[in-house]
Amino acid sequence: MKTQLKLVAAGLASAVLAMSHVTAATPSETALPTITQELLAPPLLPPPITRKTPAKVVVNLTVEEVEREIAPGTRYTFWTFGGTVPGKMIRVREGDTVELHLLNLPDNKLPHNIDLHAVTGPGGGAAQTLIAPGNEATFTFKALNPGLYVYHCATAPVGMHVANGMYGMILVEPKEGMAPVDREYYVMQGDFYTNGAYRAPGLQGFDMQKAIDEKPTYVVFNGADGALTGANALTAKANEKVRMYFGVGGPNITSSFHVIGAIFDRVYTEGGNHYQENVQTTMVPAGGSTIVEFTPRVPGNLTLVDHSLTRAFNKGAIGLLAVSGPDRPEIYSKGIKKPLAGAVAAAPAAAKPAVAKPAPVVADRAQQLRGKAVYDSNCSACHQPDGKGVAGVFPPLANSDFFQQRPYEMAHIVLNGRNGEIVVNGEHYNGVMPPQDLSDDDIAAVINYVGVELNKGTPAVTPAQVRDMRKSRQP
Ligand code: HEC
Ligand SMILES: [Cu+2]
Repeated sequence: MKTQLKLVAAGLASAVLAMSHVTAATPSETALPTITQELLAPPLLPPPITRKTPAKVVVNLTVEEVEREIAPGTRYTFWTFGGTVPGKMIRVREGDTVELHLLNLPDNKLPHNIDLHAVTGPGGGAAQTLIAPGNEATFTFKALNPGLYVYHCATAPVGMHVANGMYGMILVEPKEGMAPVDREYYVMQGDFYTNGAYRAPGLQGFDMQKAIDEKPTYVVFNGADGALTGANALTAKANEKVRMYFGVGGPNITSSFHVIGAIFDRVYTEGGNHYQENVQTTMVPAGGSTIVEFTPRVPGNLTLVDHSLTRAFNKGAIGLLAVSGPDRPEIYSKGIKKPLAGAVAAAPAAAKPAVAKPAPVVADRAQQLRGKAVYDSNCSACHQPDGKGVAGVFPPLANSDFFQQRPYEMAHIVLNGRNGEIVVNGEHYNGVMPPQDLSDDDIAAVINYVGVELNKGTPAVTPAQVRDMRKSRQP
């Protein structure tokens, strides 16, 4: 701890030293036109650069320590560049001089700094910008190399500052500019380590041991489970050229970045100059980036994932790109399903006697939101985002007569799984639903969400009742 404080003190001293050099600009630099960088919240980013000559770009980046949701109903204290995770994207042109102002707000609790991978020079600006709360550091560098670069806080313990959300990207456009596209998006993956389990409710603290063991509780896009799903989904029209600036803040977990339902026409591997064509999945290291380009041709949801799939389906690394446009059956047909010749649907098993139905329960708005989030990430893959299921494979949860007849018992199914013959809305199913590894709160929330939103019913189960069901199933 003492050494750490000494390091901070030394860093502060060097920051003060560095600041005194700021005014020493060369004559040619003074002649440069000055532009103030526009900073937008991700997934947006500053527009393409149309300038053909260098400029001095002034970037005012504010470090903000903010408490907000990491998952529906779960809060976390993020440390951010510009109030967002990832930090606001910086966009300059090769040969520009960047005058970076880092402001550490007086209400913050810790010293912070910035190391930009686009900088040529030791530490990438870390020493020059190390400041305590209530200070501003200024530091100038020339963007010599084009590319897409990660920036991050480099204050000890560095892994912890990055794990709390302190990363973003700076795009240095090549002198000749970039080919125009129809849509650009800015997405970064990061791993988070909380004391509680995935989606445990309430305010969660940082778990250093989990971080050291590289066992993240969350792996998410843009700083939260659900940051790019539901109402926050990215959008595009069919036949639009989409370019995504994708990076991994880490601190630890690399990404097997994939978009389900799309093929990357071009991947600028590792954020560099050269591109590979026709790629399905691209590997992005922690502290690294990629630029992917693709053109959706048919309507529907494309799903962004880390193809290390339990991160996607059990830790949050899922995003959606909602594509609108006319159907194109010659590219993507609806398909036909029919039973094999000779296969006969077996008779439905008799419904088990109902569990004693308890008194009516109430579900508040927060529980419904939580239920929707649980549904989107745990149920929609099989029962479909709209709850209509897949005929003959996954039964519907929306307007399901089976569900409506005994909503309370459905919590048993989620808790324990189900298999064997089942008839829903007159259709036969004979599949396996695995038990869902969810908390009592999540199970109650998702059942009530399905009951209220997808079946126009009333809330049927409380977390305490789920807890009792769980107890009674254990010997
Ligand atoms: C891996 C795929 C899968 C996932 C994920 C899944 N289910 Fe199921 N679910 C099934 C299958 C298959 C059945 C039918 C089982 C059978 O044939 O007995 C089923 C049946 C059901 C039923 C009873 C039938 C009906 O349509 O009303 C309910 C209720 C249900 N699931 C709820 C959920 C909820 C809530 C979640 C999310 C927490 C979920 N399921 C996640 C596959 C899945
Ligand atoms: Cu920091």
